[in-house]
Amino acid sequence: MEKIIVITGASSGFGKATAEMFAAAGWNCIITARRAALIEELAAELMSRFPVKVLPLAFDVQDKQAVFAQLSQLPNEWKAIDILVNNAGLALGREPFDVADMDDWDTMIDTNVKGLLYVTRAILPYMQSRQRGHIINIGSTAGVEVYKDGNAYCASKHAVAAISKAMRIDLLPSKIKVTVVHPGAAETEFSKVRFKGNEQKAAAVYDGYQALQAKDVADIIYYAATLPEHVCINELVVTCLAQANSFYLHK
Ligand code: NDP
Ligand code: 8X3
Repeated sequence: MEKIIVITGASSGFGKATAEMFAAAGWNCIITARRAALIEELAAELMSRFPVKVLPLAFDVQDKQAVFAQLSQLPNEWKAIDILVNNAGLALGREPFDVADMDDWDTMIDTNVKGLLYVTRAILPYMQSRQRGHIINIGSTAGVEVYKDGNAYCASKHAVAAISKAMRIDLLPSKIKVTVVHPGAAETEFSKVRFKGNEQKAAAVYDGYQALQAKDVADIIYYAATLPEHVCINELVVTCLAQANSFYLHK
């Protein structure tokens, strides 16, 4: 039977690698991000390489109306959604609490927390009508421990951890699995975004050790998604060999 996965934040990093992995395994994919050209290119590429359908949908997860406009009236062939990967997210800045940019705080909370809530509510009715589904939220080691100058980003990822627990409880009667994956440092566009295009500062984050790569996280998402029906990984923390947690990174 054909399977369908929805992946937010698929224009780059974990989301893109996850789309590549699931498409290669024969899954039809709904891929979303703001950069329309990138997800349209990825959709065309995946459909040319694999016998799957890929639907690119460009919207900002912060925009509640856009989320529901794009996701709540999906064509019939896309409604039997098996998996939602809530991956779209970002960090902006790494400054002490008293000087951090408050607009950055708003963007992180609106994207990482409210965006995840909106997308999930838009997708849930498809899963509830079938009494099955799996929601995989991308948290972070920043959602497990709070580190210096991480303030609002850490708070947003702690919220993802809490929301995942809440969803798991409330969605038990709907037979929907909820998994939260907490990766440590991974080499994607993440640090370029966090340091607002400062390539040197971004590259320095990954100097001197072998960080996680996007495919490593995609492999874990695929593993969690393909376990037997009665088995659910609730929470999973993954770091590279050089990292113990948010505080200890051996370079
Ligand atoms: P990338 O920057 O490579 O990818 C982030 C993705 O999120 C992009 O596709 C981006 O697409 C999308 N996105 C960001 N903001 C929005 C928005 N407002 N609306 C829609 N899509 C959005 O980073 P990663 O792949 O590393 O990050 C993916 C997730 O993993 C994030 O939630 C991040 O917090 C988390 N994470 C990352 C870690 C790391 O070290 N890399 C470690 C732990 C967690 P576009 O810009 O086109 O909208
Ligand atoms: C991304 C990893 O350590 O920058 O969530 O918070 S970290």
